[in-house]
Amino acid sequence: MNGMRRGALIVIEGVDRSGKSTQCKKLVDSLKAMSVNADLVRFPDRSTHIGGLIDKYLKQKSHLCDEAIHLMFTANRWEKKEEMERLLKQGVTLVVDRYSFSGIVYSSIKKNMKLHWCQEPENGLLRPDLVFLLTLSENEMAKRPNFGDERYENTETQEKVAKAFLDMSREQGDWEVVPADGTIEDVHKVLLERAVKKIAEVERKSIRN
Ligand code: NYM
Ligand code: MG
Repeated sequence: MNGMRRGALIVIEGVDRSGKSTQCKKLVDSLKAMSVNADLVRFPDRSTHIGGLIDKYLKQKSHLCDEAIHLMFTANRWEKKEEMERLLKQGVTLVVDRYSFSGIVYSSIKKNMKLHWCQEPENGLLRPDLVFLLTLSENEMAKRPNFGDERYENTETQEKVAKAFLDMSREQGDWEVVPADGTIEDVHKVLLERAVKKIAEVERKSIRN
């Protein structure tokens, strides 16, 4: 890396409407304002060919079996891997709106979809340096019922998703569970402080697979 500092790979996960996208944008903006080179990445990336198929599936305009759509979401991450690695090596910190953990959680809560089977194709993707899991209390979840019309956007699924994310957070290092009931600014402050620390901590370390 001849003296080059690499960027950090920071992922934000959580149920739908937990404020992930808002927090990702704010984090990138604040980092940039501090002269940290940063960029936003989001999954699914609906702009690619595979992303277009995912978009159709989510909008209920197509049917795919659970295994096939799972592998599409994963492929959508694989097709971005080289570009993400290049940016990290160039010193760009990537703030990622959903990643493998969404992939594993949203699929493995389905009937007959085994957790291990869902995890396997994610192996070998870039490993995040830090994962924020935004959590909502039941009370707050009930206050945010304005789901759209996409698949998975219903209370029953979201409750299962929330529980599966929490189970997953207990088994992983490098995860920060952040209660997201508070104001946008309060949550942002926590994320920014942790992110800045992590960026300094990993800048001389190699990128992980
Ligand atoms: N989703 C997202 C999955 O089912 N698997 C994945 O791998 C990813 C990245 O897509 N309800 C689901 C979760 C969301 C939906 O994401 C669309 P978003 O962030 O709402 O656009
Ligand atoms: Mg959504």
